[in-house]
Amino acid sequence: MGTKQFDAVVVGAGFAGLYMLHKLRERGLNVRVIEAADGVGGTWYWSRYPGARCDSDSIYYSFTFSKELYGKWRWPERYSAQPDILRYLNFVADELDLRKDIQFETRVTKASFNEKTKKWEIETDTNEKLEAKYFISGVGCLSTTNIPPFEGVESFKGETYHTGRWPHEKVDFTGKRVVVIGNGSSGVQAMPIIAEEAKELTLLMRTPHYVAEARNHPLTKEQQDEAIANYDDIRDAFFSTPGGIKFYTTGKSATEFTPEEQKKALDYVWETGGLALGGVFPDVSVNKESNFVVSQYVRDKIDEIVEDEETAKALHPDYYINTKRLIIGTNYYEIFNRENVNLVTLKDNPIVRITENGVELQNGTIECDAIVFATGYDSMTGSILRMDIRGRDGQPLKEKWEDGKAVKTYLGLSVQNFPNFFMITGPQSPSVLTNMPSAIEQHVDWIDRCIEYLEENNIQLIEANEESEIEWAKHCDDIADQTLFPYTNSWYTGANLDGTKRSGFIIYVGGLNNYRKICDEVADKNYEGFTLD
Ligand code: N01
Repeated sequence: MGTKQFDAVVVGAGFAGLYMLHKLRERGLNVRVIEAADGVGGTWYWSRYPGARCDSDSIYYSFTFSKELYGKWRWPERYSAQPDILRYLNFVADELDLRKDIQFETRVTKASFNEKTKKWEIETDTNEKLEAKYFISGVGCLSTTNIPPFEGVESFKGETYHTGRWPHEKVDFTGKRVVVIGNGSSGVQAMPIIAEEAKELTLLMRTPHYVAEARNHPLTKEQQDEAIANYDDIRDAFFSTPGGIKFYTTGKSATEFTPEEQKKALDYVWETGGLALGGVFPDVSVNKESNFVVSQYVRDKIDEIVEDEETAKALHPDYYINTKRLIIGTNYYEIFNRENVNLVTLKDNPIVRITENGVELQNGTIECDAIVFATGYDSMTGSILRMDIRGRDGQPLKEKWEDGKAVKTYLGLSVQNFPNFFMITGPQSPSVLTNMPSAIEQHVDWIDRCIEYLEENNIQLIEANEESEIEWAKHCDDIADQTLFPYTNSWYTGANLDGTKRSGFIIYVGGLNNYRKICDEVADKNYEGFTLD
């Protein structure tokens, strides 16, 4: 089989890959998207667990690059359920006629930069070889699933599931004893639904987390029309806000309010629901006093909702709210009032192994018929490193990044020694701390503008300078150090898989609006910090 030639190869057909394909094709480039699944959707193709739903308001969790496209779609609910987001991305693929340039059921196994040809050579698990001037990752931040290496997993005789790789058919838990491991966004969404069906549900909880109420509801025809009429305002949020999305906020520190006023503001965001709880006082992530007010409010809510005092206490989170992703749930704390739901804390009773019949803990075994791993992802770097990317002199990215523990990038977009390789929402960019479509559009637009510049000026290669990477890592750390994020061990700071610390802060926490300015300035100065050749 001969090598197929393209101007650009893009990996992934989620929000990122679809928009990148559209932009570059409009520019006249010959593009191929490689996608492992048999359909578009990215994370929304795989994450089909019960209750899977986005926690950004649907009207923002959309592409806004085209007013016409935006006006053609109506979201049925405030927060979209996974099937609706998948339907939306299929609609986008059809509207823009994207499918013809996407190769499904194919995984990139290796991508190497060839010094002589100045091109990327891409290999796939279908034994194909592709060659392209530009190699672009749109693999997402949370797509390589993490099942912790518990001893004996294979010996379990019941069913096992991971929330991020849920079967396409409905899983029926009726009459079953189900163990759920993990209470992040996925576990919290899945458990209320599983609890309704299962005979018994036991959550094995390592760390209690803060969960705000979603308050999802159907969108009326008037609300849908209003969103479309407000397109300019929604688009503006992509550019002007730290998270690429607008929320209610008091605009002032909690310290400027009396306790009664604080409570009134908190009650308002609790009742209206969603991520606004994390920004009701804009300094929640930087000021310990403000943070305490919001954290304590959630602990008090848990005490109000959960009837058993001991269980309520066990559910109290004790880290600074916002320093791990704020979880948005529906009737999550309420499940602990059900007869068929048990909470087991792992802090003093860790998992020893998985056996034929269940999960063995230090203090005894919990027998079950099914285990749901809601244990998250090899986040931020896992999916990029899995592709075996090799830069100049065959240097593996895995080696340069020390297996994800010492990430080095410029702007989270580009890596020294890996010319013409771009990452959409890569590590050290704002990514998961924003509304993802906002971050994706900003990165894709930047990459597209960069490629336009290279093509128009007959430039073969663009490559980040080593000093730019050092300065960018320092900048990411300096900003994070001004916040409460570094106080908490999370997948933002630590390598979530084995608990060892990463060497720096993995996400740019300075806000998408500020980040956008920095990226635009770099481009305005003809790609300052890069070497062009
Ligand atoms: O994964 P997580 P997730 N033993 O990493 C536990 C996005 N998302 O899939 O906290 C026992 O958050 C782990 O415990 P601990 C969103 O960005 C969005 O839920 O590390 N437990 C934790 O409880 C989100 O942040 C949406 O102590 C173990 C859980 O597993 C991100 O995806 C929906 C363990 C993992 O939580 C990831 O969310 C879903 C072990 N060895 C996801 N290892 C929406 O838009 C891990 N855990 C709503």
